[in-house]
Amino acid sequence: MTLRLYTRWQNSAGERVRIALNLKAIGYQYVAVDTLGSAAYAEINPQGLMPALEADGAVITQSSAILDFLETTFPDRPLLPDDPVLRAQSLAFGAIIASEMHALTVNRVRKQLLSMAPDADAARWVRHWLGLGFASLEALLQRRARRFDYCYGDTPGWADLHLVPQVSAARRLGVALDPYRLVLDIDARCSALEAFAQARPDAQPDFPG
Ligand SMILES: N[C@@H](CCC(=O)N[C@@H](CS)C(=O)NCC(=O)O)C(=O)O
Repeated sequence: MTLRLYTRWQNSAGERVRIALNLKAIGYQYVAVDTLGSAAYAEINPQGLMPALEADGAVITQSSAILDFLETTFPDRPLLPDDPVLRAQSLAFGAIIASEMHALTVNRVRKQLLSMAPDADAARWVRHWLGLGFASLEALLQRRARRFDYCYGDTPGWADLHLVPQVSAARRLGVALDPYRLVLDIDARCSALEAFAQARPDAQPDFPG
């Protein structure tokens, strides 16, 4: 299968997909969206958001749908545990990040907030939503039936590949992460792995540095 991932170096939803592709050892072509121009990219993804995955010509948008497609199409090296409870807990952990933390703090939301309320404290907005989110993630990790090396298993998977890009984004946005010890431990363990290191913004071909 020919896979083409439309992304850019700094694209935390795209980084989730890059990590998944690396964990599953699936080869893909990296397409830097900035080289296409917005009109050309809108032909691929009418939402204009990154990432999008083209699989043998079919386009899939939204990182959660892309991850589900990869998990179904390439079942080797699974991202989700077999155990139905751990599987559901992994999905819930990812949903907190994708649907609540990232969705409320992403650049276009901050810009819209400031365009509608120029005096708004966007940094406080970000701290509020990310703080609530990380506190929930830390509590969920504390309540696990067993202390795994990673979020929900002894190998990294669905929950971890959501966590690591969100931790980097929080650091970039100046959110204090010291209270979230389990989050930080798992982030450090994942970040030492090649699959995560190769997905980082500064390892991408269009990284400007
Ligand atoms: N829910 C989407 C979020 C995608 C998203 O917001 N991507 C951001 C970067 S992380 C983006 O494309 N921003 C470009 C823009 O807003 O123009 C997903 O999970 O794929």
